[in-house]
Formats: sequence, structure tokens, C-alpha cells
Amino acid sequence: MTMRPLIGSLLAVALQTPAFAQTPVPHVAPHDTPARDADRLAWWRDARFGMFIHWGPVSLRGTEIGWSRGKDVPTAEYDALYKQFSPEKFDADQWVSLAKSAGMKYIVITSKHHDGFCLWDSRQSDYNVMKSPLGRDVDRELSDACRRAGVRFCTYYSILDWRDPNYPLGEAPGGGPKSRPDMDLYVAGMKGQLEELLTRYGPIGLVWFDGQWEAPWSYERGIDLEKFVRSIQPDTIINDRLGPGKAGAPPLGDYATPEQTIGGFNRDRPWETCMTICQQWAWKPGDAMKSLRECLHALVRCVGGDGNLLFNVGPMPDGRIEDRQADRLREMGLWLEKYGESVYATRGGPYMPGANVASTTRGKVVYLHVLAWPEGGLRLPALGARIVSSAVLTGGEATVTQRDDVLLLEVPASDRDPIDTIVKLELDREGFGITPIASDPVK
Ligand code: H79
Repeated sequence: MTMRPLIGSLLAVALQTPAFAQTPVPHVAPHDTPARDADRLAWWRDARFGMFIHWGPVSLRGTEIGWSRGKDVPTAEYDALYKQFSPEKFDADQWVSLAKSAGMKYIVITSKHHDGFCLWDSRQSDYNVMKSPLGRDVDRELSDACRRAGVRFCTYYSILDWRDPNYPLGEAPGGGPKSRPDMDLYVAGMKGQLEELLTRYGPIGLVWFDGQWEAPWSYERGIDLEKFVRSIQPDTIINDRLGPGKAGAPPLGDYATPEQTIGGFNRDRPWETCMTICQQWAWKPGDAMKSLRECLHALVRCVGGDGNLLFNVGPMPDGRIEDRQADRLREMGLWLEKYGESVYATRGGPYMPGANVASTTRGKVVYLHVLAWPEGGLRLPALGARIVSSAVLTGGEATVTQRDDVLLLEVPASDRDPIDTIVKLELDREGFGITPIASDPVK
């Protein structure tokens, strides 16, 4: 373990990778100082928007990754799908370029989901992409493409593995017990795989663990895993799904992970909502897709709550992302090109997201995102700051007045944006210093 930082530093000199260059002090969360935590998380907090990719041989069936094994798809058939996995149109540069045009700053790929299939060239398991007709290391190509484009490459890794005979559960659908499990051997293999992921593909922006909730796993194993990851890449961010929670003990990892739901306003514990652009994580033909309004509202409500949005696409079995999904993401990107100043590098608040409004702030500026207009304009509790100036980013004029305890905001119907009317307020003090305010309308 003590060797790794040294090897890292030598590598950094050789490869000129700045993330490795800052590794002389080995630090091990969850016992990190708050300042170091904030430092490590800074890029991710500013990024606000990332791409989640769920992909694997299961896309050939169009059923849910992991969960359809032994249910919609018989186990033996599921486990043999990789022999037909031949996505000839897989082009990592195209995925990354789509993420960039969507305004996404990081990409998290399912290197290994609950079904155990590895999208990289793993020496720990033959159940990997090199043994499929594709025969190309997806993580290699994607991480290279990310580096070229300035997008952070990140990896998803499921702690539970329903296929691995050493992992105690998963013989039967829903996690029935296996006959000869060996958890210590399983964990050794898992660390071997993580070591591959953390040493071969350059700096990993974050490790997105999942599948931590089953009985064979524990909080203590989670701590051990967290230390293991940080011993190899101290600057990697780690989500909270390292293990089950433990009453009275500090939470694991760096940030919370609400799934398919917008996280609650929280400026203390960082968080990131993961959400699908359609219904399923893995590709499903004809899956119902979210409207642009739903997509942007999800983003704005996350950022307004001081969280991130990790937005998921499931590429098709031929390796392409569906045109309609790509178009939707590009629409989000066009919106962000115009209004990104109200999203990137902002903090949530001072108004907490509510029925009509979310808000973000940077310095003395507050962005009010009006997502719905009540009759007669918006009446919010007063800001507790003087408003120096106001402008409607989305075009037109706003009338903003603060009287007593009320902030009145009126924008003529013709100037209201059907998705999000963004009003930029300049205050006489920092927006982040204002105690969070409920955005429920006042009478
Ligand atoms: O990777 C994605 C999911 O596959 C994974 N986490 C995200 C990021 C995940 N694994 N388990 N869960 C989420 C929670 C379990 C949800 C379930 Fe269901 C509800 C399992 C069974 C009922 C959804 C519906 C999945 C199968 C049927």
C-alpha cells in the first residue's frame, strides 16, 4: 500500500498527469479534513451535470441491466449474451462529443453492473468485453476519448455480483444463496478489478459504487474499500454506496445518491441525483422519453437544491445512442450554452426549490429559475438583501420589488419562458451567506 503513492508520483512525472502529481500526502477519508474533502470535490461541484451510461450485452435483449437476469431472460441465456455482443458502431469519441454538446462535464460508465460483466480487459475475470466479438476495451477507449475532450472519466462498479460464484447471493433470481461462496476470495477479486480500473485508465474522476445493500456486505467492509480506493487514487471522489449506513457512524463516501428522484435541498452533504432520460437504465426499444421541459426541470431542481444531476442514457446493442435521445441531450446543451452561467459553478439557494421556483447563486448574484407562474405573479418571502439590479436572462423585462417581508416578481406573459424564466438579481451581499428560504408563495 505504501508503494502506490510513490509509483503514482513516478508515473506522474512520466505521464505529466497533474492529478497524480499531487499525491505526496496519503489521506484516507472518511477521516479526511473538511478542507481536503472540499478541495477534492471542487471540480465535481462546479460541473453540476454528468452523463451516466448503462451498457452491456443485456442491451441485446432490451431488458434491464442486472435485474432481468434470471427473470425476463433465463440465467444461462443472460450469461451467454456476451458471445453475441458485437457493437460495431461503438465510437467512444461520439459518446464523449455528445456528452460535451449536452453540457455534461463527466461520464460514468457501468464498468461492472450487478450481472458481473466487465466492460474492460480484466485479468480477474474472463467474463469481460475482450471475450465478446467486440474484443475492444470499452473503458480504455472511453477514458482516452474523455481525456482528449477534457471530460472527466468515471467508473461505476457494483459491489454485489450475482454471477460470480464466490459472491454469496444470486444463484436464483432475486439473490438466492450460492452453494460454495467465498466472500474473502470475492473481495480479493473485487480489489484486483478496482486496482485495474484505478491504475490503467489515468485519473478516475469518481468511483460510483452500487449494490452495497445485500447481507454479505457491511459498513466495515465499506470503510476498507474506501481506504483501498483512496490508497491508489487519493483524489478520486467516491459516492456513498460503499456500504450500508450505520447508526451513529459517519456516512461512507463523499456524497449522497438519490436515485430517480430529486434530492432535497442540502448544502452540507454533497449529493447527486441519478436519473434516466427514459424509464430503463439499459436501452429498451421504444422506451418512453422525458420531454425537454422535464429534463431541464430535473437539472434546475438539482442545482437549486445544491446537487448534481447524473443523467443516464443506455446505448443500443450496435453501440450508438438513439438519435432521439442524442437530440434531447443536445437541446439541453443548447439551453446550457445560453444559460449555463445560472447552473455551472453555482451553489443552491437562497430560495429552496419549491412548486414554482428554484434558485442558484454565485457571489452577489442570485438566479431565480421560475418554473411555473402562479396567478398574478410570484410572491416570495423577502431575500434579506437589497436588490441592486435585475434582468431577465431568457429575454424581456421583470419588475422586482421588495416590500416588508415579500419579494414581488412580475414578468409579462409574453416574456415568460415556457420552460424556465431566469431572472438574474444582483444583491448587495453574497447570496450564499443568506440563510435558506422556503420558496412557497406568500399571501
Ligand atoms: O444502476 C442503476 C440500477 O440498476 C441500480 N442503481 C442504478 C444507478 C439499482 N439496483 N438496484 N436498485 C437500483 C434498486 C432496486 C430497484 C428495484 Fe426493481 C425495484 C428492483 C426490483 C424492484 C426496477 C424494477 C428494477 C427491477 C424492477
